[in-house]
Amino acid sequence: MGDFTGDGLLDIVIANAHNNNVSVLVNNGDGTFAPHQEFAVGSAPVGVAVGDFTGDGKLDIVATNSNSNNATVLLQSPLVVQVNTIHAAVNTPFTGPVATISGASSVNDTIATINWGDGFTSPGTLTTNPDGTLTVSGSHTYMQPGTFLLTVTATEGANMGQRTGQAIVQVNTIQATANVFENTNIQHVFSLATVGATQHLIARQWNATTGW
Ligand SMILES: [Ca+2]
Ligand SMILES: [Ca+2]
Repeated sequence: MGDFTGDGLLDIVIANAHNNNVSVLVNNGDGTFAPHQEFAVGSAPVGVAVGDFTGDGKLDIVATNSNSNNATVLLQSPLVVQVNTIHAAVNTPFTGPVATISGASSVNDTIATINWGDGFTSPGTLTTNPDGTLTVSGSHTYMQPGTFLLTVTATEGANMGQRTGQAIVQVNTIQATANVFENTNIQHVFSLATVGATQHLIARQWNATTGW
């Protein structure tokens, strides 16, 4: 037995000598266990032991194989945080994915924190991808341009590991373009006729728009 999922609940591991594999049954916490998952080992495993062989806080398994006279070590996938390259403009809200977490046992037991690198930290929103990885999304508005170190920290269940990923964020000043055009609908706002002269002063209205 051992807590393979880091939720504080003991799970079960069994050696299946006739099937050349071991089964892991994850504790649901209500007296039941999730459907067993099989992992292939050597020939005729007769014993299993658990321990964290990699020092990442996640329990691993070793099985002794009687027919093949050897042992098989099964390592849990390590927790990995891969931070995306994101682009942000100053004073403009950024919302979207910032990182991908792999090796997390469950979205329910995983927490992500986003340090935006400008003194602000916010919790990340986690969604599960079809391949089992988790996407970390967040929202933030940078108040000044510059280069910032974006840090995403993922934490699994209380007994599990914590990993951090970092990426540089370049926050640019918004490039504004100004277009000035003559409002052709109101060309003649007023005209001043000088008595005795042939010239007319014509004032026109000009409008300006700014594109961000
Ligand atoms: Ca567990
Ligand atoms: Ca481990």
